[in-house]
Amino acid sequence: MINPRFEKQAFKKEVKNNVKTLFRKTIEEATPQQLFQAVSYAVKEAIIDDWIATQEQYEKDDPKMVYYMSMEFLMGRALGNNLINMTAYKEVKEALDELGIDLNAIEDQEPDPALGNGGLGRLAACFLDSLATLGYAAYGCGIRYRYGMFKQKIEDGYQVETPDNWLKDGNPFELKRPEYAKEVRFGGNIRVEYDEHGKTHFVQENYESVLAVPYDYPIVGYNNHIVNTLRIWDAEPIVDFQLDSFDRGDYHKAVEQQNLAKNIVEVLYPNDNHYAGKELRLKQQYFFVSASLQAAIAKFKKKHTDLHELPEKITIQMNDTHPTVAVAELMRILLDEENMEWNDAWEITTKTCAYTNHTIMAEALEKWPIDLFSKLLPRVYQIIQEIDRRFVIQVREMYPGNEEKVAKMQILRDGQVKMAHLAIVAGYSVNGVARLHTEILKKQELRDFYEMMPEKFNNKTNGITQRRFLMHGNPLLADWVTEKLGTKDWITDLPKMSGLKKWLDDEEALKEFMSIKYENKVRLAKYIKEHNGIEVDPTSIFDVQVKRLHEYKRQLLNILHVMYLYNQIKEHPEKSFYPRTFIFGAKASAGYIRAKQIIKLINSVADVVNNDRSINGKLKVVFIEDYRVSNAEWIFAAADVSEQISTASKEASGTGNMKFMLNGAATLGTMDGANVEIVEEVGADNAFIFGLSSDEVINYEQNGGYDSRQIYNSDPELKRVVDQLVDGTYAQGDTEMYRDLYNSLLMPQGNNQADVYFILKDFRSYAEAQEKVEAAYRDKDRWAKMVLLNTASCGKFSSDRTIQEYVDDIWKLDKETISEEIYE
Ligand code: B1H
Repeated sequence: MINPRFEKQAFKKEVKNNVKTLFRKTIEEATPQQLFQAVSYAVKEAIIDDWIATQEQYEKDDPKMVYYMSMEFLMGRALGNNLINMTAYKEVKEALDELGIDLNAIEDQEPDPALGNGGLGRLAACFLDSLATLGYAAYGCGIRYRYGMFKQKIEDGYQVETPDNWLKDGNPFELKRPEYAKEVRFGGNIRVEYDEHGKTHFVQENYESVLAVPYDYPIVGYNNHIVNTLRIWDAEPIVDFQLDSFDRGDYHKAVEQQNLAKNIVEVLYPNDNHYAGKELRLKQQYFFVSASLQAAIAKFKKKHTDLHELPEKITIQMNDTHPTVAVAELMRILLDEENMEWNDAWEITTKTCAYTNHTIMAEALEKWPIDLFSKLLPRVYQIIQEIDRRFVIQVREMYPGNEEKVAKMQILRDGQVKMAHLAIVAGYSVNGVARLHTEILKKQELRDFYEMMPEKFNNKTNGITQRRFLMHGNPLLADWVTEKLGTKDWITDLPKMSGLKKWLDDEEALKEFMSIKYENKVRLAKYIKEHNGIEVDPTSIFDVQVKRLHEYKRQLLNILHVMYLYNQIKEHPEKSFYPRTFIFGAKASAGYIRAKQIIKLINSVADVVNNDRSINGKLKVVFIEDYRVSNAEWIFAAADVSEQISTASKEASGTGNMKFMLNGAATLGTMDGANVEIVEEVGADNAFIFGLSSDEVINYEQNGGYDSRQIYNSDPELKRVVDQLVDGTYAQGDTEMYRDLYNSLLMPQGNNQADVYFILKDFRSYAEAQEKVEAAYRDKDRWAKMVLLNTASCGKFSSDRTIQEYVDDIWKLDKETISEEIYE
């Protein structure tokens, strides 16, 4: 049944009215941005009813809730997604058509809330979607960064970062909740007091503080009236900037608080898989964790008097170590504010907090210098000291005389606070994000912890939401799937996609499937033409690598291979070569010089190759500017080949790999992260696997690396490509521009190793796999079957499955439904 608010006449009236009251305009006079606002407010009206109903239902049922704590939520645009989940997309599109408004153009007015870097932040967003859709009570807790991920411009082939002022026109979907504001304190010193019963109290003095003010975003479940909340915190100064504070000599204090508040939420750190160690980052972490916990405890206490019951009603999932200070902050609240004893507080905390590890990259490990940490969070630090002291006793009990164990496992060691150790010691669950990743954690990175507390460790292979990445991103395919399956069940039950297998031998169906792919390639080609001015041929193979730029993800391997192909085409013009378009999209962290050189190299190769008329357009290279959630949806829909080529063992899971698969692309990848499970689902014949295994990589690493010179000297075609980095071919004669990249492949780096990501080692195997891709694509029939089989086999990779596993194994949440009476 359609929500009466989306009934055409009513909805049109509402939009007209909104344009009038918000902007004093008519539909005809309003700008596209104003129309976006007016439409969004009309949609919000409908959402709010369900939002209120959901909160009332939760109030009544008092279900256990998960607080998903994350520094990042890479939400993407809300309007289209909300319409889809309210099952009102088509009705609203038609209603707007009648007003002469194009919904797609309106959607395009919405800034992408880019409050995240890459996979980790997008996973959090997919999880919220699945939690609401499955009917679980959940809060996302994070920061309302004033500036999200920077916008990327490409100038002269180089990445240029510009600020993302995503809130400049206001955000129609957010709701400021000043009534839930909380104070968060930093610095100062701790005074010890004794009360009349001789009990010790710890009082923080001379601190600075800010007011954390929450903004709530609705998270709409699919077709179930459930609306959960993403609560992100803004910071405001506590003392108003009043004139009389000047008189009282508090002027400086007022200014300081103003600055502190402004700075804390100013900007998202644009590092993916990299720890920067900045004090401001730690402030951000404590800021949102403290505010979220205070709010959670206050909410709990509205219904319950006994805090021992806390673990039955709430669970806290820490998205990587970034919010791990939650462990100590919860202890602080229980000890200092609720006057509990240590053992009780510890028992509650360790039944409430759980930790997800997302990476084994050493440079991502958070280790805060103790002096920085203890100055900023003096009381929290004392608590961590006590946690550490007690943990060391345990280790010694279990491994008498083994001080090496203590050294390896201690939380406070080498002048650092090791956040992962804290998270594991205090968490009741520790999970990796794909089977291989979890095994590596158990056997290598976290081996000592696994041996001491094996019961905590578990795997939760990542997933993605098909509502955004098929229904919204690829409506043609979504409708086709529904038609072929004869049901929409797949929207909330992705394994149903396997029903498509019955069409694998149906020529007509395969043709339809491939013509949808073609339409999507035309759509992307148009986007590329508009944004890059490059003409690409939609009948060519669209070979795509979109993800953050990082050496371990090996965009360099990909572009070196393009250089190799270009040499081949030039040298053997007579050889047949299936036309290819290599599409890249990637942001590099602003300070990551080598990553930025790789972007420049990709663009330089694009320049040379795209402008060489002698190759008849057989090869095109495109770098899509400002890769983000909104254009990603189109890119996945248009891809033939999904490049998942990380050095085996380095990519914890990957989630882009799943989005490509869902949209009918074939994986070209290493046996890394979730690729392993993708291949398992689709079959090795329907993917292109190459390169070292993770065991081989780890083995080399443990034995001092490998000799890249040997490969360079024994493979003349590869040598030529590598030499082209420094012979000016792609640098207008400049031999120094890519010298560092050249050196990274051949010259000893730290630990006396060159090519630490095994690019030259894997090159031949990659090139061979690429040949197989080409051969497979030439056989239209075989290709169509293969990619349809990919779509049909993606059932496991829904975040609905992932969330259900978290619920069953870790969170133990109660399933909620909204009853009709709630609306009465
Ligand atoms: C992932 C990060 C990450 N893992 C530190 N780790 C950050 C680490 O700002 N920082 O300090 C930011 C991000 N991101 C990704 O998580 C993995 O690389 C992917 O393989 C995985 O799919 C994704 C979700 O689990």
